[in-house]
Amino acid sequence: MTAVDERVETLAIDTIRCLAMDAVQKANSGHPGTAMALAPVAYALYAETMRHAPQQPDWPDRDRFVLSAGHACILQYSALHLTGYDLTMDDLKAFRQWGSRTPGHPELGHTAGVEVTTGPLGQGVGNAVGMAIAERMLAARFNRPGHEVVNHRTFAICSDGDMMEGVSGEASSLAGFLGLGKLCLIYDDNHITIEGSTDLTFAEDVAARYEAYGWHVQRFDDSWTLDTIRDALAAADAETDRPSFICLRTHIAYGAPHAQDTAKAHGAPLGEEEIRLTKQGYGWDPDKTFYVPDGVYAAMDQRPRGDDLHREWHERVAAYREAHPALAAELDRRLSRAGQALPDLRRQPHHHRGLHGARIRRGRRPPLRGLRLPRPAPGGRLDDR
Ligand SMILES: Cc1ncc(C[n+]2csc(CCOP(=O)(O)OP(=O)(O)O)c2C)c(N)n1
Ligand SMILES: [Mg+2]
Repeated sequence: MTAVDERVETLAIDTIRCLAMDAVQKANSGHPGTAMALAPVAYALYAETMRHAPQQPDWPDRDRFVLSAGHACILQYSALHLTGYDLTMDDLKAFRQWGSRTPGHPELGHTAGVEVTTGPLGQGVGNAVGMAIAERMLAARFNRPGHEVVNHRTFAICSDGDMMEGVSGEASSLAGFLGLGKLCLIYDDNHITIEGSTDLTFAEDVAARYEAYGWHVQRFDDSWTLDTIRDALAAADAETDRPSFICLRTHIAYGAPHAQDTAKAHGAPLGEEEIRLTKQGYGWDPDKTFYVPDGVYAAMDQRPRGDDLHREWHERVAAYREAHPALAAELDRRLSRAGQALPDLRRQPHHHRGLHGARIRRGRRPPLRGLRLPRPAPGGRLDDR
């Protein structure tokens, strides 16, 4: 990786923040504050840490990213755009518009680089755990000494609302029990939810809970920098026996003079005047909107690196195919079925009579028993296109 100058890194992070403010303002709806606060995390993940390939978004062995706090999707869209995915500036300008590729929450199959549809809080954590389990299962089933064809990590960002939902706790408990060392969850500990301060309803020590689940936990107060995040992600990578939980104290709407640390920055545009003041605070020209300063695209473009990673993986698979042809054929078979929608259960032939048959005749959905389902290859979308 070529070293990026610190000035350009700061510009890149502020670009993500300004795109979030501008897109939400133009749409006149959306969630700017969380994206602004997490811009350094998105930069560290998308431009440095994750092994992904913008030009092959469905490459099976890519690292996975799940934005469990799906309301902050402008963060992901900006990162996808800046790192070279098929998502243009016009797509960002069409944020939350009917039929656009930038809907109000991430949607699988709608936007290149989005791995899973998120929005119901907590569920994305469950998806991330599922993806990490899938990776573990595929690696155990298919990797052979000297032939590592499955080896990727799963990253997820979650918010207070995610941590309040039971499903995230249940999934995280399982992840800790299984010791999913390639899973990394970053918690946006901003003390703010849709209604106001978390003090109103949620005062538990979330990081301690993750310690109790058996995770590797790192906590940071609000003095963290980009280097802190880099080090934390490196420590998470080095910890191979336990999933990692990075608890980051953040400030929603970071840098906005009147909106920072307020619940109103959660789900409403900041307003033209506040955006101007915030841009001035970043040292930006307040008259520029949807602006990407010189050097930022070049610093964040992951296409060359992604192409290399993708090619190396294909070389590894070619060697594997030679050494283990039967296993390779089975891996192909599984990957070719992945990502396909399950059939419409109501259209499946049923093999039941009597009580169940009576229910079917009344037009109710038949029971699952007896259905012929395709054998799933777990792990999100693994199809190689
Ligand atoms: C299961 C579920 N319940 C309720 C909501 C509605 N909702 C959207 S965001 C949010 C809470 C926002 O707080 P937080 O998760 O801390 O996000 P932040 O404001 O810090 O970005 C809620 C309750 C939801 N998306 N999913
Ligand atoms: Mg919050």
